[in-house]
Amino acid sequence: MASALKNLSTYDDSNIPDATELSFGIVVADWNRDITHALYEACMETLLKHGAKEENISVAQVPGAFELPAGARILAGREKLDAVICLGCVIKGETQHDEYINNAVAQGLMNLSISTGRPFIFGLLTPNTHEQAVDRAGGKHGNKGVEAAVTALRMAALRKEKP
Ligand code: DLZ
Repeated sequence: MASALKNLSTYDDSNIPDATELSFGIVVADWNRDITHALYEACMETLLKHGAKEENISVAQVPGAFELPAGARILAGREKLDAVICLGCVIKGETQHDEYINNAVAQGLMNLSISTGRPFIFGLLTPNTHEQAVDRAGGKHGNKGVEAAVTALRMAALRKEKP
């Protein structure tokens, strides 16, 4: 029997649902902004490439990654959005701050996704070094902003699918 599943991947933005009728929020943390703003550019470009209209994309900046869930909640409370993408970068330092922040963001976004029934996308880089972050923000490992956008496009489209 032929598989009913399509060959889809977040690493590859072919075969992605059209976003003409979808609305998105993007929340960007300004800590490590050389990285997060590069994630944002790639994320926005991917949404537009797949048909999202600029007027249907709301953007908010928050100070640091810890503020991403609250920023996302504020944006989602102001407007009806089909998905909210959160972009940030927490670089490991000498203390455990990164673990507290990363876990809080993951938990916060998961709680929002489950409680609202809308996707809140975890576009947070959690590298050990600045170099690892650069590699993932347009460097040798691509740009995770694209993956975050593809995930949002797929999850937003899933909400609209007829059973
Ligand atoms: C305080 C802090 C530190 C040390 N490192 C980062 C980081 O690497 N990336 C990031 O996005 N934010 C960092 N922050 C700031 C926190 O996310 C938050 O903005 C502050 O603790 C205030 O709540």
